[in-house]
Amino acid sequence: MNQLNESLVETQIDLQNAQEIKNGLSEIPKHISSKFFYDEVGDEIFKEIMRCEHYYPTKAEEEILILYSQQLAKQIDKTKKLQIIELGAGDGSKIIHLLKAFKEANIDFIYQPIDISQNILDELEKNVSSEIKDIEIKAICSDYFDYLAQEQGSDEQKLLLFLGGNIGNMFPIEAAEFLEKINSLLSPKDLFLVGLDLKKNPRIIQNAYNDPDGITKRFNLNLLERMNREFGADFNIQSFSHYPFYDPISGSMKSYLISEEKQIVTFKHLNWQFALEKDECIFTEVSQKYSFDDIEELASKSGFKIINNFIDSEGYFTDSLWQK
Ligand code: AVJ
Repeated sequence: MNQLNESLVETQIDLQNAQEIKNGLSEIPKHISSKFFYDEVGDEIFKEIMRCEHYYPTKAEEEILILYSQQLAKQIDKTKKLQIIELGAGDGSKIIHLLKAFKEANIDFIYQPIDISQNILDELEKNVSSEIKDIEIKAICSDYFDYLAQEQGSDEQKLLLFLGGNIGNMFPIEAAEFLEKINSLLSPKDLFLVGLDLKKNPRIIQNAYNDPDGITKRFNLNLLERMNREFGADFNIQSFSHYPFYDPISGSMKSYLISEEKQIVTFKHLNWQFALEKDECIFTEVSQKYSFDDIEELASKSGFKIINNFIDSEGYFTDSLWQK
C-alpha cells in the first residue's frame, strides 16, 4: 500500500467529498459548497446564529408558524390521511408549532422528516416526541428525490415542507430546476410550503450575515478548519477574512473568504496542494432573497400556483403555500 492509501484508510476520508472540494478549489473562481458548513462544529455554530439577535429568519419563520398553522390546517383534506414530509429537517423547534396545530385540528397525519444526516434526525425525533404525545413520526435518512419518487402516486395527501430558507442556498436558476423536479414528484392534491427570505432594507440583510459578535465569521471560517481536520489541510485561518456581500438588485447575499496573503495550501491526506493569490476569494455561500414578483416567477417557472403567502409581522420572511 502506498503512503496516500495508508493515510486514507487511517483517517476514513470521504472520497466523494474530497473530490468535490478539490474540484471547487481548482476552478475559477474558487468555491466550496455551503453544504460543507454543517459538520458537528458547524451545526453548533449554526445554532448560535439562529439565537443571534441580528439573524432574523429563524424568528420570523417561527412567528409565521405560530400565527398561521391553524389557517394552513384548514386547507387539508380531512377525509384522507396526511403525510407531512419535511425536506432538510431542523432541530424541531419551529415545526412543533405546526404539528401541534394540526393535532388540535384533528388531522390524521404522519410526520416524516428527511435528512441525509442520521444524527440530526435522531435529535429531531427525540425533541418532537417529547413535546407532542402520541405523534406518529418516521424519520427517513435518504436523498430527497429518491424518497419522493418512492412515495409518488400514494393515495395519501402530502404536505411537503422545505422551510428555513434552505432554498436560498441555490441561485434562482438552480432553485427553479430543483422546484421543477419537486413538482414532477407531487400530485395535484398535494401541497407544498416553501420558506423564502424576502428582499428588504439591505442593511438588515447585511447585518444578519455579518453579526458584530463574529458568529457568522466563525461559521464561514469553520469550512477551512473542517478541511484541516478531515483532510489534513494546513489552512492558516488567520490569513483569511470573512467577506459577506449583499447586492439588493439581484437579491444575492454572497459570502466569501478572502486570502489576505499569497499562499500555498497543502491537503496532506489527499496528497494535493493549491495556490491562492493575495486577495483571491473563495466563494462559500449564496443566501438568495426574493420579492413577491420574484416568487411569482419562480413558482410559475416550476409549474406551481401560489395559494397563499404567510408573512411575519415585520414583512421579513414568507412561508409560501403552493400547489401544482
Ligand atoms: C440555513 C441556508 C437558511 O442562508 O440564512 C446563516 C445559513 N449562513 N448564516 C441562510 C446561514 C449564514 C442559512 N440557511
